[in-house]
Amino acid sequence: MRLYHAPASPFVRKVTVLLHEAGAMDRVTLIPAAGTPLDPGTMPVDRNPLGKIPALEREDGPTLYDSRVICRFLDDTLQAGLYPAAPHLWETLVLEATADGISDAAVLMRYEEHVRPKASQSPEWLAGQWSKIDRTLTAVEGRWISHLSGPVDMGQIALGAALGYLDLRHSQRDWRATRPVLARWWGDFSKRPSMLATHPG
Ligand SMILES: N[C@@H](CCC(=O)N[C@@H](CS)C(=O)NCC(=O)O)C(=O)O
Repeated sequence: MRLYHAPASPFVRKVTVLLHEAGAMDRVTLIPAAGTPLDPGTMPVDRNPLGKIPALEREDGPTLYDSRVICRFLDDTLQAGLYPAAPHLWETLVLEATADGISDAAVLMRYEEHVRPKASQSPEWLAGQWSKIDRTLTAVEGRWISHLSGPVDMGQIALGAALGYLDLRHSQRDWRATRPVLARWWGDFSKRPSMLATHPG
């Protein structure tokens, strides 16, 4: 399989962490891709018309895209066990969607600050995206800690990818200051071999 890839992308990192957790990195060839909404560059637009990564070219079927689709496919194919059976599945999927929402807002902020021309940047829009992240981190600290101390799953991996991206691109915002428990969890989780092997720095 061929995975269109950029090491800084939190969505790509979800996929590569899954592959490391499953001991299956040798099942994919990484194809570098780069682009933005202003310039698709080398994004695989012929494979994913949205011009986004990750995208996974399979041996025996059409290319898959969107990290949630790819992760479900790989988990099933590799029997990785990162999505539990229902009813626990619903918790895992909601945490994965919550974490992906943090990554979405954080990536949009990055585009606003570094891709959109200075004259059309909006401080209010940036503040609005950060308030989504801020609210969501507070909700995670408030209600997800017991799930985070359970067996590793795709919800935790997606959250790790999101927090890693905040450290990479938005470290000046210091989300840890008011979330000591989540900060402790991330301190431990970030040391997993799969997280260390996919560190974007
Ligand atoms: N919902 C998608 C989001 C993927 C995404 O936004 N990827 C970014 C890289 S971090 C991208 O490809 N951006 C290029 C663009 O938006 O044009 C997923 O989960 O895979």
